[in-house]
Amino acid sequence: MNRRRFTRNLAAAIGGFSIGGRVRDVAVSAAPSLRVEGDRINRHLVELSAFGRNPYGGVSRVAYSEFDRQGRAWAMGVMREAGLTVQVDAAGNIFGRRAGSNPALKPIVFGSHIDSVPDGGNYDGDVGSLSAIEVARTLNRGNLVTKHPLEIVIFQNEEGGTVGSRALVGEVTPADLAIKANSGKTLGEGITFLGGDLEKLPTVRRAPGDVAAYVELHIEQGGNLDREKLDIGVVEGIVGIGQWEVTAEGFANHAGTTAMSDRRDSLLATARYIDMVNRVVTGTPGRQVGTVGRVQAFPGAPNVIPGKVVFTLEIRDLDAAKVDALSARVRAEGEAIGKASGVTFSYAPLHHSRPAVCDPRVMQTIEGAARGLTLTTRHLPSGAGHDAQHMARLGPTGMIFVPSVGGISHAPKEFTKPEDVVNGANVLLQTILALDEAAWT
Ligand code: HGY
Ligand code: MN
Ligand code: MN
Repeated sequence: MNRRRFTRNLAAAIGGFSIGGRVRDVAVSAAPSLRVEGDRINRHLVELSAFGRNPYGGVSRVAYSEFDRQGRAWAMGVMREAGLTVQVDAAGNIFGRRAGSNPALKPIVFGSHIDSVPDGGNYDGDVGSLSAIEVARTLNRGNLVTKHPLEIVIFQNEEGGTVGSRALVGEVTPADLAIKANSGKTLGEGITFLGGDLEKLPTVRRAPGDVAAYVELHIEQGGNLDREKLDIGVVEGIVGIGQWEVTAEGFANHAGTTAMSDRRDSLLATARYIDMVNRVVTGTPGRQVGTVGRVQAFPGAPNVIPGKVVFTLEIRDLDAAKVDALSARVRAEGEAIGKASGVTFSYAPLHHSRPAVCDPRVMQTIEGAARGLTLTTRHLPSGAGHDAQHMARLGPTGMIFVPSVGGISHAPKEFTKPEDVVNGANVLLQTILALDEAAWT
């Protein structure tokens, strides 16, 4: 579907109307000339990067690590300095609250995450989290009290499967709590480590309508904005993700004495499997992606035929049915590869999230805020997963993207120019102010 039609259909779905693909009657900010102090956000980005800094210029601040805990403690300090009332919820998410003038209204929630992938960069999640805090500070400076209460959130363990936001929609199961995160701790151990409370986990659940709006500022993590020299991306929707841990079982044996024809080499079968994933995913038109991102061979010795391999399979698309269909094809072809190689493949689910569409009213509010700042925009989908995709089930949700230089992310070379960070934070500020005025929030 082209972009115009996508927007028009969404507008029709919510009963709005559109002219030339644009929803009309968007609320405007009560303080359109208010601006964040951009230098502070960029300084804070540098300060946060000290927690888990790696030798390549990025960070390894994986969820539930000591660096994660230290970074969170630092961020909570910054939130308190911004006058926010800070609390860690039972799921380990950090919330900084700022009261509104109308207690009958539901909160406008905005923020992101500060955990990273192993050997990640300094911008993924951090830009949205630190800008959200700066927005609160800017409102203080402008002596502005919004009508809605504001909640600035730093979700826990976004990179390990958007765990904190999934808890808010009641989708962290007891089985999930036993899954091992990158830090080596299970999700259950990690939540306790961060100050959450497993017994009270169900109490963090919110119902649809409990959130007036959710907005997340984030780096694009792809190259569209950078390539097209545009300032701001207005996100249309966020991909769904299917993720499994796959175990290939063959037979470990002597690498010198076992003839090639007698082997049940699980690593060789896995190599064929990886190639097959690429073929299946690219074999049909569309923007779907498939990845084998981690492979561990056992026992892992040069002179032993690998008897067992544990690897991950991930498939993403904006259409959940496509993720299901592709994973079914991969499994079927995997079985054939296994049969031919004397190896079995078995699957344990790791992380699954549904795709989400952004709310056209929030999208239009973001677009209006960017235009008010004379910034250029385009609409685009998100190929990365975000906490926003769960929040979209609790209230109207939108995402603001700023350019990633070279489209690089989940790597130490991830970089967003300081001026783009500031642009994004100002769009966030003006979006929050406009949402506060909107008749529908
Ligand atoms: O994996 C993702 O897409 C996200 O950045 N956590
Ligand atoms: Mn992120
Ligand atoms: Mn990420």
